[in-house]
Amino acid sequence: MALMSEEAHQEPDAGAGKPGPGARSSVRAAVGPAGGPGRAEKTAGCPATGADAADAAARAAADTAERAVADVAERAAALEEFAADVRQGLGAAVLCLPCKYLYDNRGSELFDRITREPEYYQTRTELAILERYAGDIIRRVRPRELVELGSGVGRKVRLLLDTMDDQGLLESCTLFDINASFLHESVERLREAYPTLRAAALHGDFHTDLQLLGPGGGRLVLFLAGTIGNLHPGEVSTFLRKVAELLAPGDGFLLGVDLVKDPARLEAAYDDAAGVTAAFNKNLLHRVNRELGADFDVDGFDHVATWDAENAWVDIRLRCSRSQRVRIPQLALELDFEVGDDISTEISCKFTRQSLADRLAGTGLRLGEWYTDDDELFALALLEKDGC
Ligand code: SAH
Ligand code: AVI
Repeated sequence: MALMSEEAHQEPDAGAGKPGPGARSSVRAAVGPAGGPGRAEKTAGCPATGADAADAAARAAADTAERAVADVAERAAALEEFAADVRQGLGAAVLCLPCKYLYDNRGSELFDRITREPEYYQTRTELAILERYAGDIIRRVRPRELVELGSGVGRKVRLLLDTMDDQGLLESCTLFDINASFLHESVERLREAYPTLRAAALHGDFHTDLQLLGPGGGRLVLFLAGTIGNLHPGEVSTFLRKVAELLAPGDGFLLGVDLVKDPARLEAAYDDAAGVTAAFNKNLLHRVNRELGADFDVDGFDHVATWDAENAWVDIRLRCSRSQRVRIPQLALELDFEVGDDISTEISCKFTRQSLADRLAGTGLRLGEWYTDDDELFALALLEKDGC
């Protein structure tokens, strides 16, 4: 699954090159939401004749039809991939479902609500660190392009865009996420808020589609929220190596990591009193019901979040509390669940400065700056390409 909208991956000098502040608004006009540089330049420069207008309308209709066909094909492929992953996960000895499937529209909305729950200190702490250190980060990297992987609602990126603007560096920003509607909405909102910004959406899976971002140069890649902690240990090195390939010498990778702390505080963050995290977790079974026609009795599963000290992660599961036979017709599968049976849905790994440095070994990235809050709850690590 990988669908690029707008020109997320441009040749270095495509469009209007690297203009000074005065030229920026025309760059924006040339690559606005309506289409690529050529089309927008024509609209801006030459009034359309009747024939031109008819041609343009026909082209626009053909584009829309082509996009609709691509969307249908993409949705079908995504459903097929979901079915295959559910079959594999629920057919395994230890039942599991990949956490990327937590983020359908309902799940993404629930995650956004989690970030405002009092127990979930991560988002407000990371925002405070960003507010404090954005100036330093941007001064060090001097990026002309921001890329956020797993961008969600795209709120945090704005702090860095504002700082880039203050330092006369605001040029382009690409948001990358697996949830297409949140992605496109976030990019639209960025375009409204930053009319001179070249904003692009890249819909894909950061495990498999990162190469679509193309080569770096003047780039700062963001991976915030502690999402790195949701990757399994076996996936982390490969992911980091792929990120290193997106960077040119002098580029930066700003990585948000949640830090090891009091287990009670961690467990509360993943089991808030209002039950939003429980709803977020259970939505995964609702999704299997909705998209694959399964009949999970979702209320017969409990949300369980426990600190695993050995692995330094919060282990998140759904535990059967009412025995049930589940049919998944689209997979021709029937499963019997007994009370106490678990489905593993997510891990959220916590780090120390040292454990992160250890993880970086052999990935092509090295730890530069380390920014944290006064209580050392969360950290932003500014990583650089190794050997530069
Ligand atoms: N960066 C935002 C959102 C973090 S939530 C913030 O700081 O609040 C994690 C985000 O990663 C979600 O938006 C989710 O849709 C996205 N995501 C999860 N797995 C993904 C994958 N495999 N590929 C791309 N995006 C993914
Ligand atoms: C996106 N990610 C960093 C969240 C976390 O804290 O691990 C996902 C989450 N899962 C439950 N609550 C939040």
